[in-house]
Order: sequence, then structure tokens, then C-alpha cells
Amino acid sequence: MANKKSSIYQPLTESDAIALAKRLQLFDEKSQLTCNEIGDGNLNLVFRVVNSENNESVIIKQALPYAKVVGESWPLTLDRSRIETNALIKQSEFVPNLVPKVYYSDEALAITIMEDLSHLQIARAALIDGKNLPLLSKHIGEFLGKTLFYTSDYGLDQHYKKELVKQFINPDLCKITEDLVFTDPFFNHDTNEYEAELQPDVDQIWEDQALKLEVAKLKHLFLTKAEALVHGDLHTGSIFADETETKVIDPEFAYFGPIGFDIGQVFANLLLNALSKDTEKQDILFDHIEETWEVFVAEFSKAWKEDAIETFASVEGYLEYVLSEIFEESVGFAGCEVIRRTIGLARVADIEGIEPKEKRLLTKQLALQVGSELIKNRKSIKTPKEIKNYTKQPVNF
Ligand code: SR1
Ligand code: MG
Repeated sequence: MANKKSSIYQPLTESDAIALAKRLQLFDEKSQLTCNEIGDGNLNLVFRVVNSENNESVIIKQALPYAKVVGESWPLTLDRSRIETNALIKQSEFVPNLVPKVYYSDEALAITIMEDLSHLQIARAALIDGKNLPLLSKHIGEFLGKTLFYTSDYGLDQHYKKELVKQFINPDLCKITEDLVFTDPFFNHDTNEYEAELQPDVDQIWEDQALKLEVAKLKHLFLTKAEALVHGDLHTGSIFADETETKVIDPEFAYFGPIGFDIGQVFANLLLNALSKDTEKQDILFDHIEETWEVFVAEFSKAWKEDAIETFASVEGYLEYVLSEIFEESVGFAGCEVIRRTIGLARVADIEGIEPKEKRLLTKQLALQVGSELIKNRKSIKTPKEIKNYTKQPVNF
């Protein structure tokens, strides 16, 4: 049930956040603490509490009982805070170097207190600024390979996995994805938003029955395929990075879903950044897409060979079959994400920031075309290199 508030829940103010940090003795008793609410995401309050004497800091993240991006008219469960805390803790078992440390959590207040990563930049912003983030895909491939293998039936005691599936039932946040990624952009729905000039291209999507049939199949996978504990919202805005470090944040959408969903979101958001760039600057992004996949395959395969608990794991061809299914699904999910980030409710700065408008419209037209083709052709696309080919075609008018 959405919007179930405990009696002690209330949204924190900046001074409440300082009082909480003091009460929990997160800093020395005599510290001079300052606090700013720095949340710029769609859903939560994010307080940065700093000891002004030595600059030590923590982040206090609090879920609001509604979606901040829309307002109180869109109620949202506070339980996502419990999901986020537990997902961070679970992921840290496999990739402690790639997620923020959790210091404290309180389900009733819907808060998670964690490591401050303000020395890093959100990857989306860094890529828009033209930074290369040379280790981004190596780290993300490792994050994907380890977290997804070790929470799947291939790498985790299958009885215990079912217990975990129960703990990570996340219906409200899944519903957001079911609607915003897999449904609304493919119909005339009032959450969609795009320039009037794009209407013919959008109509083409809405009228394309072959495309809709494929989206229906992908949506059904998202609804039913409890393959591994996925992050569930792994776009470049959920990654902090610099030249040497990468941290994956915000797993409030985590649930047991298809492995390819996380990979597809990574592909799509790198692809959207590539589309926003002039041709000579695109290769770095396509290289990141390729390396993400290669490192994922290497990590997943290593874990499979060393730690698989599934009796059939040693059967010749099984790992290769699983990887090819994951790739096909990743490509399809990437297509859905590209389309929703172009015309749906939660669009991305990479594309929205393109000026002048004519250039932005051309990029959006290409994005819609690429997204549709990835979805429809996913069975015949066998390598991440081939994804790039679809971006080289002229836009159909
Ligand atoms: C109402 S939430 C909109 C989007 O923001 C989140 O980060 C997810 O991507 C969601 O689809
Ligand atoms: Mg988020």
C-alpha cells in the first residue's frame, strides 16, 4: 500500500538532520555542524551534514511519502528506504569498494545515513561535461558481474534466495518502472512530454504494433523474471565517479528481476550521452558500452566457474546460453530506456540540454529510431559493437 506513514515519521528539516547526527554521536560531541539539503533527484530528501572544523561529513537520505518530481498527488511508499538500505548492505558483500558505506538506518523515519561521496561527480554530469571517466565501465562491469551472479540462482543457495526475494518485494517502485519505462511512452499517456514537432515520430511508435508486441514481452520479463537482485534504476545519475573511483548509489528500485534490466539501463544511458555528442566524441561512450559488457561477462564467468552452486553449471554450453539470453534482454531493455528517456516523464539532461532546438529534435528522432530498432532486432544483435551501427543511420522523416 502506498503512503503508509508511521506515527513518528516526519520529513526532516536541516536542523532536525543536525540534531539527529548529534543524537547518534556521528561526530565528536563539540563539533560545529552545518547542514544543507542537496537532493536534486526525483524522490527523496538528501541532507549533507558537515563538521565545519575538519570537513568530516555524512549523508542523511530520507524518503518522502510522495514523488518529489510530481508532488503530493503521487503518493509513494516509505518502504523504499528499507529496500535501499538492505540493497546497499547486500551489494557491499560483493563489491564493498563500489557502493557507499551505510552507517545507520531507521525504517520508521525512512532514513539511511551513509558515506558522503561529494568528492565525486554524478557520472551523467561528468559525461555531459566531456570527462572520460576512464574506469567507469570497468567498475560498472564488475558491479554488475558480481552483484548479479551472487544474488542469482546460479550463485546463491536457492532456498535462501527465495527468502531474499521476499525481503525485496518492491511493488510501488516496480510499478513506476512498469508504467514509465514499459507502458506510458508507447501509448498516448499524460505522463509523456516532448516537443510538438516530434509528434509524427511519436505517432510512429504508438502505431507500430510489431514494436509494441516486443515491448509487451520485455515488460512481462520485468514483471516475472526474478533472476537476481537488480539495482533497478542503474542510469548514469545513480553513479558517482571520478578518474579513479566509482560508486553506485540509490538502489531504492531494487528487487529480484531480470539481470539484463540493469545492464540495459547502463547501455541506454551511455548511448543517450553518445547521441548528444558530435561524432568524433562518441567513441569513448561506445567503448564504455563494450567494456561494460566485456567486464560483466568476465566477472560473471569467473564467478560461475569458481562459485556456481547450480548442479547444471558445469554442463557444456549452459553459461554461454545464459550470457546470450542476458545480452539479448539487455539490448531490448536498453531500447525501452532510450525511448522513455526521450519522450517520457523522466527525461535526461544529456538530450534535453542540446541546443539549438533543431539539433535536439534531430537527436530525439534518432534516439526514438535507435530505441525501436534495438527492441525489435535484439535477437539478431550479438555484440555491443553492433549497437553503434544503429546510431549511424539517417533519421527517417
Ligand atoms: C517518479 S520517479 C521517475 C524516475 O526517477 C527515478 O530515478 C526512476 O528512473 C524513475 O523512473
Ligand atoms: Mg534515484
